[in-house]
Order: sequence, then C-alpha cells, then structure tokens
Amino acid sequence: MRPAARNRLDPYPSRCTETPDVLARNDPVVYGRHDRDAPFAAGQLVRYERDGFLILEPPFETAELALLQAELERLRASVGASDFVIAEPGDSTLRSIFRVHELSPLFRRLVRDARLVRRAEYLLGGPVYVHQTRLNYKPGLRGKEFYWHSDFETWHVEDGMPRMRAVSVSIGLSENTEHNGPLMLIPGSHRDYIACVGETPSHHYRESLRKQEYGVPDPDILAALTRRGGIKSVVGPPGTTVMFDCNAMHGSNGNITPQPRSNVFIVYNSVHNALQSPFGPEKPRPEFLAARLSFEPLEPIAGKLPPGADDGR
Ligand code: 6CS
Ligand code: FE
Repeated sequence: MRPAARNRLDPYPSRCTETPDVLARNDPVVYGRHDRDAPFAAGQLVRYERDGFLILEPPFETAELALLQAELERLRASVGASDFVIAEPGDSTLRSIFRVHELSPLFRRLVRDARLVRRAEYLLGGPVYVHQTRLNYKPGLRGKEFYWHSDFETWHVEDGMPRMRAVSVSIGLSENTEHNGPLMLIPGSHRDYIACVGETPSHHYRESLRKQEYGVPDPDILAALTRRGGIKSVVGPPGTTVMFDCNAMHGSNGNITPQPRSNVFIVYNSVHNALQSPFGPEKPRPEFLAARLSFEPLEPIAGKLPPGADDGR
C-alpha cells in the first residue's frame, strides 16, 4: 500500500508516479454467496467472476424499451446547457446526459427496477444505491470514442470510492452493431488494477467526460491485457443489457455510421462502499457525477415499467 495524497493508506494508488504499474485486485468480484436463490444461473456467475461482465437475457419487453427510447429523445430535445450535459469534443453535438434518474420519472423508476437491483444486490453482497447514471448518445456520423479506462480507477482517485464493490449496467436503447461503436470490454481485465501515470488536472472531469487522457492504461499493459483476454464487443438489438464490474477495462470506438449507438448506464454501489474523500489530490467531483448527498439503499420495485412512471415510487 502507498500513502494516499491525504496521508491515508491507499490499496489502489494511481496517478502518483511516472511509472505505470499492475497491482493485484484485493476485493472479491462476486460478494454474494453462489447459492440457489441467486438471481443468476450458476454458469452466469462463473462467467461474471471470470470475465468481469455478463450479457443478460434481455430483461425488458419491447413496450418497455419503447418507453425508454421515447424518454431518450424527450431528454435530448428538452435538456438545456448544464454541467451535467456533455458535448462531443470539438463541437456541440450531444454526447452524454448525467443524473437522468433525477431528471426523469421513468429513469427514476428504471434504477429501482427489481430486475436490475436484485442482481446488483447479489453481486455486491447487500443493499445498493445509485452512484451515477448517464445516457450516452453516441450519435450517428459524429459520435466520438470513449478511450480505454477502468471506471473504478477514476471513481477511486477522483471520487473516493474505497473498494471494488460497484457494478455498471448498460442497456442498449438503439441497435448496437460491430460498426457503430459498441461497448468493448476486455475479459479478465477486472482482476488487475492498472495504476496510471500522470497527475489529475484540476476540474479534470470538464475534459475527461469529452475525451479522457488521464486515468488511461499504459499502452504496453493494455496490449498485454488484450493478448490475454481478447476484446468482447457488446452488440445486439435495443434492450441488450450487460452488467460489468467497476474495474473492467472498457471503451468504445467512434461512430461514423449513420446509426446512433445510444445506451443508458446505471452504476450501483454497495452501501458499504460509500464515497470517502478522493484518494487523489483533487477536491470531490460534482454530485451529478458521484452521489454523496445520500447513500440510502434502493427499494427494488417489481413489475413492468409503467407508462407514466410519474408516481415517484
Ligand atoms: O468519469 C466518469 O465517472 C465517467 N467516465 C467514463 C468514461 N466512464 C464512467 C463514467 O461515466
Ligand atoms: Fe466508463
């Protein structure tokens, strides 16, 4: 362990030397016991543990997806300029909208859906809360890449997430094909903590959400990860849903096809892994990126996504 910038022991130091490093993961991948009431088939848990991600049987019906797709467009049309609305680098094309579970009754209901929360609770070994949500639009012709990164490396250094006990859910809201910049994951990469070089610039998120240049893996280490694990592209029709470990190395290419590659991402964090002060030198990032005001556990809601979903449940 190396002393963190705040003189506390840091199990996952990064961006504090000029030499990249590969550190062992000192946290479980699946915190739940592999027992019969798991909301996963046994083989699925083995794959998640081994690969760091799992593509689920599509959990939502066509009519529910249609509601989510309509909400994607409603937010695109209605959201104004704000710090949680991110444009593509170099132009004003919409790239991402964050905190969608606070902007939209339907996304507020989605993050509580039992089909997602129960699975996150099992993987994380208990109650969960929302760390972050976002819509990535990756528009046709102009959607730019998301360079390779481990979300946990950013959330640890810049948000103070102590341990690897969070999981992301990505739900495709458009056709994700091999051509339009699908999410790419490196199987097995979640088992190594890739310590990055360089120092976090102040207000780094104002650039990193458009084009990430710090907190990215060393090229030789990245090559070794892909030689060992290959690359899996998450392709499929709208509704294709993948859960991936917070430390899985992932990224996506730009999109020069006319078809958008739009996804909604939900990040569940264990209530036992609530954010502390950042392990890097910077002040905490804004609330829209990393929830700090409340670590209240989510109450899962069963049943289909309701048309209005404005009951605020
Ligand atoms: O910095 C973050 O929190 C965001 N950046 C990326 C590229 N993925 C995770 C998250 O949305
Ligand atoms: Fe990411």
